[in-house]
Amino acid sequence: MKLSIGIVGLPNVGKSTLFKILTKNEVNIANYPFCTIDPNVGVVSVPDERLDQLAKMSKSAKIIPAIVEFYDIAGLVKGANKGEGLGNQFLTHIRETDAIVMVLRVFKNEEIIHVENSVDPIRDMEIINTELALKDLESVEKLYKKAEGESKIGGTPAQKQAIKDFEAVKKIKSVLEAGQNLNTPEFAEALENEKVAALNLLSGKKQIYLLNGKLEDVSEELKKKIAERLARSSFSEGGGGYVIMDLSIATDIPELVKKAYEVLGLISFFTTGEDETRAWTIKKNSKASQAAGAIHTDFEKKFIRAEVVNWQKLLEAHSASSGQAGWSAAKQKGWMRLEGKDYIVQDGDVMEIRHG
Ligand SMILES: Nc1nc2c(ncn2[C@@H]2O[C@H](COP(=O)(O)OP(=O)(O)OP(=O)(O)O)[C@@H](O)[C@H]2O)c(=O)[nH]1
Ligand SMILES: [Mg+2]
Repeated sequence: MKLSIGIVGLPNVGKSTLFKILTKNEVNIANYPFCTIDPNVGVVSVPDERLDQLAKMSKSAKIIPAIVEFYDIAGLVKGANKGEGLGNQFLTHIRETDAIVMVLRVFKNEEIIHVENSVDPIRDMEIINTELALKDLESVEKLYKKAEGESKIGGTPAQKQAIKDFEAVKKIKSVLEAGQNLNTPEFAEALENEKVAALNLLSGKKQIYLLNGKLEDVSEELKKKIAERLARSSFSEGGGGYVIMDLSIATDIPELVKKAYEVLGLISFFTTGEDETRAWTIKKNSKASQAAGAIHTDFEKKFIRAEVVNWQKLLEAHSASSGQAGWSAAKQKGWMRLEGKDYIVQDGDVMEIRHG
């Protein structure tokens, strides 16, 4: 499972700086708006302390971390949907992503130009969310006409479905026109409609707010606004949905990646051996057979059982035993469990899958 995230925000707020920290690749950064004119895609490995420890235990030849793909695109400005700035054509580059990181500038620095001439993250957040919704409205309007037409073709077996599709499109359109947040439980069903889902609407995606600056630059009001925006959304359990990072000095990305996993409801499990220690990304509440399917599609169908032990328990068993391999030490201690296909995999499980 490959996770992908699009970075959005006004020009000059630090998107490419973030991208550079993430990928440690040289990308085009300069102190002027619109310096990014091509989409930059970076593949980032997910930092995970657990992987290194397991690899050390197993004396693995390779470590294979989970990966996240980040897309850096040009900044959006107010009126982008009407062709202002570089327009919003770059938004199509992040249509396929799983989530959006919205970079908001909270840092104060007179030398760095702000396209709106003042530092006001609440205003900026509104501008970007509005532009995302307006971009979506463009695609929804096209579909609306088509779906309306199809729903009126009477007497065909397909009409029933066509009417349902039209209802879903209509609902989404009215929400976007009202400037409301699409990513809330009440619109989940309409968003899942096949025709609507195919549009990959931007404002239906999960959001993580990256507040670029220092802790003391972040006002309570901003936190409140973000909380309000995310409160009704289906991922509010993720807690907050924002991270504060001073991109001018940041070196560390685990917090952001952790937040992305949280917001997207993802967890990691591991496989470990002499060849490799590897992290696998799956949805929370996945069954053991589905986890096996993440490794190889065949394993899901041919799943027999899984040997499972928590990563910490495995290491503990290993260090308690003198030189014995962790896996057999964990077996001896009775910490390793045999689980069937319906077992719900937990974050940090180390698994060995038996399959036919
Ligand atoms: N002081 C300070 N400057 C920053 C920070 N983050 C970014 N900058 C500076 O702001 C300028 C713009 O940063 P970029 O990362 O290129 O901005 P961008 O959002 O990618 O801009 P566009 O590509 O034009 O949309 C650069 O000169 C950065 O060095 C920060 O946290 N503090
Ligand atoms: Mg940029």
